[in-house]
Amino acid sequence: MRKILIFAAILLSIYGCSSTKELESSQKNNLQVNLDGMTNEKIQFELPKLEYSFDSLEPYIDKETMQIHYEKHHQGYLNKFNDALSKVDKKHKTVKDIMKNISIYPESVRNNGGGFYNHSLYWENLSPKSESPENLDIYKEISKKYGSFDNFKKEFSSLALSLFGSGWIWLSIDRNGEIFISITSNQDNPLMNISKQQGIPLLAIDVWEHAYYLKHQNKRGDYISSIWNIINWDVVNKRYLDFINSKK
Ligand code: MN3
Repeated sequence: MRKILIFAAILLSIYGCSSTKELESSQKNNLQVNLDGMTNEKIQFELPKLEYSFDSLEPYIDKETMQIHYEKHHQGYLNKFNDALSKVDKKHKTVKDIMKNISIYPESVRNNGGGFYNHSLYWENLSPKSESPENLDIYKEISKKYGSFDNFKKEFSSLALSLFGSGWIWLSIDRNGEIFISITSNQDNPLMNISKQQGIPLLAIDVWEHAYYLKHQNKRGDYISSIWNIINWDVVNKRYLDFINSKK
């Protein structure tokens, strides 16, 4: 009986000792994790709130398309973007800075981060209450650059039709303050430092088939010509003025 007690005491002391060591080492590890956290911050982005209901862009974009596009596509890009970011040694804290330096990131960040950022711009520059842009600075700038506002729409539409496969069409402003229309493939955008024409996006239009197929089927031209009824020109103008004011 005494032998058993001694054996138990020895066991207890070994166990106690090793468990103290484990505790110390786990505290140390936690400390290291926390310290690493200072430079390798966990960044998680969130889905921006829609400022209008899914059915409010009808008849130009139908409710079902909106719901699937926002809840499935946009959410999907966001989830994969956050997942991709958790696997890289992050260097930038804002989505804009990530886009501007996209060449140092893996393709998963480029595709899903682009998808997250582009759709955020797209929802914001659409509106059920689209008003005439005629009194806005961006209207004057567009009319000056393209001869007339109608000409701008024509050029925008024909470039959208020329895009092969999936992508986006943009109105942007470059570093010299020159506005331009461009197309990007997949989920690339003009902010990315790998884009042929780089600038700050003013107007983003999704021309992936999932943006219009349920309503317009394969007729991308119909979708683009109807989109002018739901553009939030105040938002486009604000993006333009933010750039102009940042240069003053
Ligand atoms: Mn889309």
